[in-house]
Amino acid sequence: MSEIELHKNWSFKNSTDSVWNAATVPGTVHTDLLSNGTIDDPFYRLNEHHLQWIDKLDWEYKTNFNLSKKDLSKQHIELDFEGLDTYSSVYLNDSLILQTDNMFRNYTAEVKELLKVGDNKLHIIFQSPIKKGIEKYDAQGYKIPVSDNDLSEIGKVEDNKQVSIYTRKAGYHFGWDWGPRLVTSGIWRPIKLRSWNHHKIDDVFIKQDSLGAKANMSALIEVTSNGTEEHSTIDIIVNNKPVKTVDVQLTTGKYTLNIPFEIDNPQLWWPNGMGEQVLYDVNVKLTSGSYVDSKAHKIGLRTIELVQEPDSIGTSFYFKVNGHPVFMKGANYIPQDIFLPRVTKENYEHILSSAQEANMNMIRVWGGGIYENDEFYQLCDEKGLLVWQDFMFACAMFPGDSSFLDNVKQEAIENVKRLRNHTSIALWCGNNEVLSAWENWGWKKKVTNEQSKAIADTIWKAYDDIFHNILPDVVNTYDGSRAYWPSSPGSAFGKTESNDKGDKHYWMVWWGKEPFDKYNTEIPRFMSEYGFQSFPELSTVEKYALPKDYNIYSEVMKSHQRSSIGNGTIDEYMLRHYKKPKDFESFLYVSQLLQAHGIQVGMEAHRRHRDRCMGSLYWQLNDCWPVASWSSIDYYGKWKALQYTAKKAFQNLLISTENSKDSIHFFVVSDLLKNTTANLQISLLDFNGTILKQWQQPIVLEANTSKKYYSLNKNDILNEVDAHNVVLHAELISETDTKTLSENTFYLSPYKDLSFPEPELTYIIKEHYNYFEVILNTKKLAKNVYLSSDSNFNFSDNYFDMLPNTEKVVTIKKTAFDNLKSFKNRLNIMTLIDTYKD
Ligand code: BMA
Repeated sequence: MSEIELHKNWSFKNSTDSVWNAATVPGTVHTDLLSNGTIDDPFYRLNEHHLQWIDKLDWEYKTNFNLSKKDLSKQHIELDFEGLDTYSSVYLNDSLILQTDNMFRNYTAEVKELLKVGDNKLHIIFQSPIKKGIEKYDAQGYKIPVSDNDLSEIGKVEDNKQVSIYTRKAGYHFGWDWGPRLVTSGIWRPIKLRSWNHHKIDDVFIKQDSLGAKANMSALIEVTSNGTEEHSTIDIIVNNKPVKTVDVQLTTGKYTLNIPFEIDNPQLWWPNGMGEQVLYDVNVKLTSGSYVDSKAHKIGLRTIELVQEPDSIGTSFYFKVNGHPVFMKGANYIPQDIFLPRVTKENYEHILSSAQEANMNMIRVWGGGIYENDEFYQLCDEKGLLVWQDFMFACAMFPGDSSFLDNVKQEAIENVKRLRNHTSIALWCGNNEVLSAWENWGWKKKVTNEQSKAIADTIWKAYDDIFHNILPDVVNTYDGSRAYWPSSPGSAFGKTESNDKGDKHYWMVWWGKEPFDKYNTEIPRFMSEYGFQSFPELSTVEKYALPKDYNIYSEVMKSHQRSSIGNGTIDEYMLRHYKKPKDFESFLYVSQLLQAHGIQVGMEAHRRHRDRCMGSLYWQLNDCWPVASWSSIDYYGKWKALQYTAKKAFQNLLISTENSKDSIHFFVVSDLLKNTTANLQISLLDFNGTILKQWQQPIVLEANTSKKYYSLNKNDILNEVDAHNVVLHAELISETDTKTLSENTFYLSPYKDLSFPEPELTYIIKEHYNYFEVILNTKKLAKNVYLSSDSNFNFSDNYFDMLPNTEKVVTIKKTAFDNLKSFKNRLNIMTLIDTYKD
């Protein structure tokens, strides 16, 4: 088999134009217009609003490619389109070979007959997804509810028609409450020309049938063959060693072979933080005479179950991996750019390494984006990040006509088959918040009242068909090893949002303006979403706004804040916890502290209550453009305060407190699989460093448990002490080598009421071969030490508290042009108290 990628010589134009311009494939119309200088950066200031004409036009792409006689000598030649966005007609040498209507699908066409020696022409016409959407919308005859995330008003669509649901295309392209509205078209994934003789392996599924002293496996191999006289052989090769050879007689046609094999002495794959991520190279080779085709996958051996069993609370909802219940620590992931082909290998590596470093073990691929690239899942396999995989449906009801349903079914089959070999996939979930919207946000009632009961039934029937029939059938047939969960949040029975069973999205903090403290009592069985917004740091804001825009209520800043209640809500919560920051930059920084503080309350509460709740996935890990949002990492990869806080709150050993009326209770959460002994030491110190009181207790930390190990009476703590001037510092100290295993600090008054001293913070910088070291020393308490430089790299720690008379070493990678002097000049260090002063 040979394969060439057709990524060269592309040009594009809109259908009414006659001039062709250079295009990049894979790419999008918007990014091509940008690189040709036709439009300005869509993310800059208000540009997005002036670019809404692009999605109303049809666009054409064409290329020429040369083939030799030898190229054409193969028996079969096919074109493989890995991703076309979205309504396209594909012409090869002026013959129509394909029409597409789903960006999530992979399309192939057998093209040998149409190809010729010499020059060949490929021409793709993309119809406007908005025009197509309006046609379908108008033909529908009734109104299907869609959330306000479809920003048809910004899109300047006629009569504000929300047309997103008619097109199988990433929902967030039409806008979201953290994203721009930029509805792309284009060749977003590679096009390949593939040729072969005799036979071709179309797909290999490496299935783990059972795991014990041996791993019993099957290779399900889909083959297309021309039929051969002689015998063919299939070899299964594991880590370069043949483990099975089978003779087969290939006949003409497409079929599946099932070859069982074994792996001796299996080494298990573990989620991040629990052990190694051992991956076996499994290569399947099909040989007929001198003709060979092969496909390889990297496979981890592990068991995974979603345990839903009746218990004293209701019904459990947790994952068991290799027989152990695992608390899922993680975040929700959205696509990393509104223009998908711009996301590089390095971007994937950075975001997923950041998740791994922050001690996460689960990522939820949310249903308003895309089924991610293979690279994404490979990295998750390697880094021990389990994936909660939504199908791509979010916050809307959907059409239910047979062509839509067939399209969805095909999309599901292709994506389940593409992703099922990835060890990281833990769960298939039907949709994001569609069930909630229908049952709890009033959509069912609204449709019944405003249209009719019959229309409501029709809309529900489409839901039932997709999420209770088509998708679970596909998961069962093509995977069969992971659970299917119809909707997040929800249970299969239409009852949602309960704390006793299923997963929950808790948004009363933020949307309901409830205090962060509510996270301590609203504890579900699995928290798959909760979140709070913050602003990105100044160096990110500088990339989309001018100094004259530096006010969160300016047009430009408001346009980069898409939550209808965003700015007001941040303002309101900020004043509950912090003093009003003196200026714009201080405001950005405090907004991050606020977010980190709030979500820390949630992360710790969920973990302390692991007897009830077995997952904490905050909303959201990353951004798709520079914006104020719930993310913990901004569009440029900068860690916000929340990302550093998550790293601490998700450590395997966590000390956390719970307040009752009279006492503070000290819990230790251990995600370790073995008991450990340690000393718990709690110190009460004032901001100048005087230790006022100290308590100690040797404890045995129970494996995979959260337990209260110590309680202090509030009167005892505060007797003769000023609560505005003290901090409790709790440490777990190893019995063997007196190393600190974990630590945490607790303040006894709201931050805004604390009387911070001038910290008397000093630092020196040391230059190393490829990084700088900043050695900080403080005499008095330094709250939320924030280091900034205009580097693209992140500091090893940031936004941290330094106790009085302590030293802290922070590192940052060097860029190619850095030297000590330039770094010194760019480094800026501030603490919370600097946001108070004029
Ligand atoms: C959630 C998500 C998104 C949204 C977020 C913030 O529930 O599923 O739809 O962006 O809330 O509002």
